[in-house]
Amino acid sequence: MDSPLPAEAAFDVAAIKQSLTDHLLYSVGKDPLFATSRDWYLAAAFSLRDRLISAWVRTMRSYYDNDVKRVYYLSMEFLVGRALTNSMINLGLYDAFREATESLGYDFDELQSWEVEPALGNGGLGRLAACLIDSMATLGLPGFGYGIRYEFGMFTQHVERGWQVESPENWLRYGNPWEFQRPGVIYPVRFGGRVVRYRDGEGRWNSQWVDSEEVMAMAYDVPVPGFGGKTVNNLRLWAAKSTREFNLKYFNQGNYIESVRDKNESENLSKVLYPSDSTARGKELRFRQEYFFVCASLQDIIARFRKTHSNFDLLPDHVAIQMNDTHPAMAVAELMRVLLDDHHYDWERAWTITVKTCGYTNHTLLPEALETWPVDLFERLLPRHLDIIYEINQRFLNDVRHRWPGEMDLLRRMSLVDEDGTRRIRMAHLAVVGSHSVNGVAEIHTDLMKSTIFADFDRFQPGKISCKTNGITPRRWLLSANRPLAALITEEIGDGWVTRLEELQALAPLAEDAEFRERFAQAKRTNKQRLAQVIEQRLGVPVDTDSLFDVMVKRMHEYKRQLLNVLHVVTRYNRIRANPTAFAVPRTVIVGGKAAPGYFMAKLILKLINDVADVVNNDPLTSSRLKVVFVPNYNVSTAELIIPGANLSQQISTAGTEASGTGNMKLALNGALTIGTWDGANVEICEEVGEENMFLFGLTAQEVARVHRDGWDSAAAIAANPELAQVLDMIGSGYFSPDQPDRFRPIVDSLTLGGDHYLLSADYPAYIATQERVDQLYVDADAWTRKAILNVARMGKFSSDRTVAEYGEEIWNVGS
Ligand code: 26V
Repeated sequence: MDSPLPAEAAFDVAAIKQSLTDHLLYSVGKDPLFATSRDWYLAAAFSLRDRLISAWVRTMRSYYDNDVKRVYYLSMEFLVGRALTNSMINLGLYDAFREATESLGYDFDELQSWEVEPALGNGGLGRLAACLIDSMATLGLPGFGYGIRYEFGMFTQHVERGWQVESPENWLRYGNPWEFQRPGVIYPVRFGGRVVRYRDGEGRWNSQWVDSEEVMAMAYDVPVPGFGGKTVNNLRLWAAKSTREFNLKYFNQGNYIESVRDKNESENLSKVLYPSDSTARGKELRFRQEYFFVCASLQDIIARFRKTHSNFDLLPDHVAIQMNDTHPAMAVAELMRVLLDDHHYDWERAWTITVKTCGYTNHTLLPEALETWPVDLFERLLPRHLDIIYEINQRFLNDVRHRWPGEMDLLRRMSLVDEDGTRRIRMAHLAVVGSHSVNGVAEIHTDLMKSTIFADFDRFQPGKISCKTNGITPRRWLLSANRPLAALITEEIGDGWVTRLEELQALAPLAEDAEFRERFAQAKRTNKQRLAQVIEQRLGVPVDTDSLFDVMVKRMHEYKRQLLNVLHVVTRYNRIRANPTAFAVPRTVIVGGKAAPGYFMAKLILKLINDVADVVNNDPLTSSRLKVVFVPNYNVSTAELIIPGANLSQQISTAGTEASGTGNMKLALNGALTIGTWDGANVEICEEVGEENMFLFGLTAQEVARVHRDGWDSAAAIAANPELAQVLDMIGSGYFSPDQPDRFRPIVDSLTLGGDHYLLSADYPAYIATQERVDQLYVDADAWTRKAILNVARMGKFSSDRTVAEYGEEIWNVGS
């Protein structure tokens, strides 16, 4: 290629200032005299974008010139967070931009707060996708994200009279300076119709999918800058567009309104993100969304491959497709369809190519979150794919039968089709069979995958399932979110940790240095003050910045056990009231998280937290030593505010239920001590930081399994613990809900009559005892800070750079 590359925009303060005023005028169209700080935010975004583009173009050209193997990360969710500060930091322009905006008379922090964060994800899975693409760019790996450009992302959460109220988040309302619409990159996606079989010229049977309806997928590209600014990768998000501006049939009948309504209906496809990550109960629109983005992404991937190659046997040498959970699992059937029907490969060859190309990451073991789709939905919307899945299944089960003849029950368990009740396709089985690699996201999670949901598959193909422990990007979660601590660390050990997080080890000896401890504690105080200010502003609750900031932020889910946290709060409340003059370590319990709109229990627990807060915070006997705050609308931006200010990180899921957790990593990296169960990545954090520097408690996953097998008498456990019985009695009888005494009956009943599936009553005594140990340590500020420093120093493993390097070497076969 000999076309010239774009001129580099200058990186000095004067040039940036010029660029800001130029963009304000020419891109935003505002007279500086009347410009608002949002206008200046846009000007800053455009100015920064200019400085991203040349590296972006250079990156894409070098990939093309070197014919590199590309990694495609297919994910229904990318929870990337705000881009402005992150891009500045990654490009090394943060100080220059701050100076430029401030010399123009604008407060940079106010200006950046105008950016509406793209909430294109539910929680852990979407945020992991964002950390991984950041790390791919930082490592210089040719990694491309593919997802959906939802017009409405995750809902905004308000709290009204203690209840969650959802409202749509119209994040595109003021435009999105970070995306480039590509009207020319548009592909048809088909649904419905039927399959016809025919003989080709050589007498071979072929299938064609005909009479389908069409929706178009249009690309929007978002640059993903790596740290250092050399590599800028691409995140391509698909938006649904109707095939025609309006339906000519209706139009010719003079029915103009009908024709436009039709157009609307197909564009609904990418309208909204499904806000539930708890149940996978089939919704047709969700099914369509999954196929829509898989189909468009594969067309794009194949078109790029075919620019330089014609033989599909080479596809696995040039393309790795990673499926983030089963949501993109239709990629297996779609790639088969393309190879078989469009390119006339025979089955065996097509299958070899497909399996070598695809990899699957599992993120949950919870049965209700495992996706299955009714066969009749497939029949109606993707008939050809259903045929292909049946054929995959038949061949697969044949292989199993040859290996283990006569094991009928095994075949039933391993089948891609669940034949109990209405027949359904098991997407996880499709993903496992159609991939060369299957991975879990923490060691314990991977072991459980092998011993439970995929035990038969692990026995059939040992070695296919591996572990790639999750990680988080140190750029967003330390360098950017916690500037006081990041500055202190860099001052002591240099800035190599930003890309080699294991260098934090060098901090360990400083745990014994009194002066360093004081500066470390000062950074924490600064963050706590910032957080306290926001809590006061947003909630009107004054909090004591010397109190222990106890933080639990994550989606509201029964398995995560926010309720266990409440049980502790009420226990503490009772103890203070029973003994008002005894010393109690002051605590501020901070909770944040969204509940799926249809998840009754999660919403009721959220209401309970707020009702308990109302009583505790206003009781003169307790309010100076115990505060409870529920921070509404937990998202990436509030995480960046809350996490640096935490002293204690609550990670208390029932052992065996939390695949990994990544909030646990963010909090520990920011110097919080963890109180947690032997679950997910807590176990590996413990291996790194040492059990003496954490507060782990409760049943192990093995014990949980045994208790579930043998049965758990929760009523007896409650009766045996008078404190717990009292707490439940208060909750159940209206102590916190005098206006409606039976409001929380369902919560208490779930523990007493409902069998206490998540075993709160089993872990309660150990949890309370461990919370007492937390208090004892906090009294000794020096001892606490020592442990906090050791936590930070030993978190190196949990960089997503390490995670991506492992995927690169062991799954994708790409090196950095
Ligand atoms: C499931 C569903 C079900 C259908 C409706 C929409 C929807 C959306 C998302 C999900 C995925 C739930 C799985 C998930 O988010 N897992 C989390 O993944 C994190 C990253 O690996 C991990 O740290 C968390 O422990 C795990 O819960």
